[in-house]
Amino acid sequence: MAESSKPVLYSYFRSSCSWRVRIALALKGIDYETVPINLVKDGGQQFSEEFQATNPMKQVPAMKIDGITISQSLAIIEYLEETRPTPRLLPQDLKKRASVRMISDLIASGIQPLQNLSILKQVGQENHLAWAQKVISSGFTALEKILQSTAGKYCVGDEVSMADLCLVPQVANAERYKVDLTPYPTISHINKTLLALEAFQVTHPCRQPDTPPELRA
Ligand SMILES: N[C@@H](CCC(=O)N[C@@H](CS)C(=O)NCC(=O)O)C(=O)O
Repeated sequence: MAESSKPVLYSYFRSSCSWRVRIALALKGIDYETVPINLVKDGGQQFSEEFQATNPMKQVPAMKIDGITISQSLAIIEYLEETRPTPRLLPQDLKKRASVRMISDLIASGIQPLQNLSILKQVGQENHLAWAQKVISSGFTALEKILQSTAGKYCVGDEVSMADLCLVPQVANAERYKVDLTPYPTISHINKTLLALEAFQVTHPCRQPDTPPELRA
């Protein structure tokens, strides 16, 4: 494992949860080192004993920072927010803050875990596309309704927040699993607006240290 005084992010280029954290790091201008954990190579490097010592959940992301190890993307983002508060990713207004957490949780607990790699393996190769489409569409139907009352330019008002860090990677997963996004105009519009921002571009899966050459853009 890498030793450095810089924060270390254990990440996989294609992992939507890792992407959330990469965006937070980019927005806050935090320099860090990436340790790639390939979730498919050699049966999955997340299962190695070495990585399990970092995250017993056998998932990315995990982060070593300030002498501690944190897993769970939202816990990492909240730690970054509390220790490096600028720019803010949780609004000052407590009602808006609750909306940000609601949307983040909707995606991080209500959608992504149901279409995670380990679940898709259980569902089986022949059913995995239909399954992923079903769970993402069901979550997006709820999210589209919620955003109609919380969104401004972004998910909650006009400031980029933790909710946006969850939205863009989840839309990328939806595209990967060929979900029809036509019924979700608010989600699609916010996603497009966010993808124009540098922090979302430099952290994109197609531009990571472990992105294979054929997927680079
Ligand atoms: N709740 C966790 C979920 C982490 C997670 O599901 N990570 C996926 C990649 S996005 C993973 O490592 N999957 C490995 C596997 O399923 O074997 C978080 O937000 O960090």
